[in-house]
Amino acid sequence: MYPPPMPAEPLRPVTPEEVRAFHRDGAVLIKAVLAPEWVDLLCEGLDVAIAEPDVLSESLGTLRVDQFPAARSPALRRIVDDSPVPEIVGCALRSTVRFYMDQPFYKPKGRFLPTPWHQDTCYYNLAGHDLIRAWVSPDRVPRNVSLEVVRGSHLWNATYSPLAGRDPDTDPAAKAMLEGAVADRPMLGVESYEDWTYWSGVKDKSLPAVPDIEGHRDSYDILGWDYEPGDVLLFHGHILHSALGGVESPTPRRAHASLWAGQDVRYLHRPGQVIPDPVALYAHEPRSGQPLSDFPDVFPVGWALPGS
Ligand SMILES: O=C(O)CCC(=O)C(=O)O
Ligand SMILES: [Fe+2]
Repeated sequence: MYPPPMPAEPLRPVTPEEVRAFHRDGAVLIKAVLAPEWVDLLCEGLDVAIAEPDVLSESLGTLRVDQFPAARSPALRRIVDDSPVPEIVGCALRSTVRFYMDQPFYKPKGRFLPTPWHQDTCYYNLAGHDLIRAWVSPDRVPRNVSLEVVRGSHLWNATYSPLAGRDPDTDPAAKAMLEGAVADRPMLGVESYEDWTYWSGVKDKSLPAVPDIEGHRDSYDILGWDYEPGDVLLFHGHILHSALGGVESPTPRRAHASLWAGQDVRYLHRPGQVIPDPVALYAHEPRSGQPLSDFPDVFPVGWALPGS
């Protein structure tokens, strides 16, 4: 029988203490909630996504990031649509959640370079506080190579400049794009991701630079975890995060991160637009300020808060 039946429920409920930790710290590791069948499916989906880079695939040091893999992989689509992940994120956020987008993060075996400290906020055309990321891996990912966060930085009310993107100071076309987009131009006339090279992100230097956290680790309250397959690492959409490197790893590190939006999240066209919108959104010609619920076909409800 295909698809085989899979356990739709988490192996255990998210606890009130875990919910509190998420809201207080901005991140929490939910231990042992995904059944082995989901870990196997994640492995299958990630291996296909990793074997076939998409047109947006980018390598930052040893870290390869692609965009929207669930749009191409039925296995990853099932993780997003049918696995316990949406329920886990919705319970932690205490909100109905809509699926926004997903990404694979891949470091090949060998010497892992660090993932630099960054905040995801500036990369998405989104505004709002109810944003949560679920990071899952079919691999054991020990503390020294898994994600780290600055505890509480999801509440700093700051949006930092992207690390990626073209530099408007040295690239006149990028500068023109940035200036043209400042007037809240909702779209860039792009029909498909094939046009990515034409309009790929521009660094918005009006935003503050990410602080030098690595250079002053003792000054920050840094949280990290030993991750095991079956765990779900949740972190807030605005938190500062990174991963340590410098480790010789005999195995690759394969991860899938999905981004989920709760009630207060709205579309916000950012001048630099580092990551494109989901392609189906273009047909709607979204305007800044529209709630994501205006686009239910693009951002489906993944889990509804009971009674909402
Ligand atoms: O897996 C990593 O090293 C980075 C992941 C990340 O930045 C994210 O999920 O937003
Ligand atoms: Fe990130």
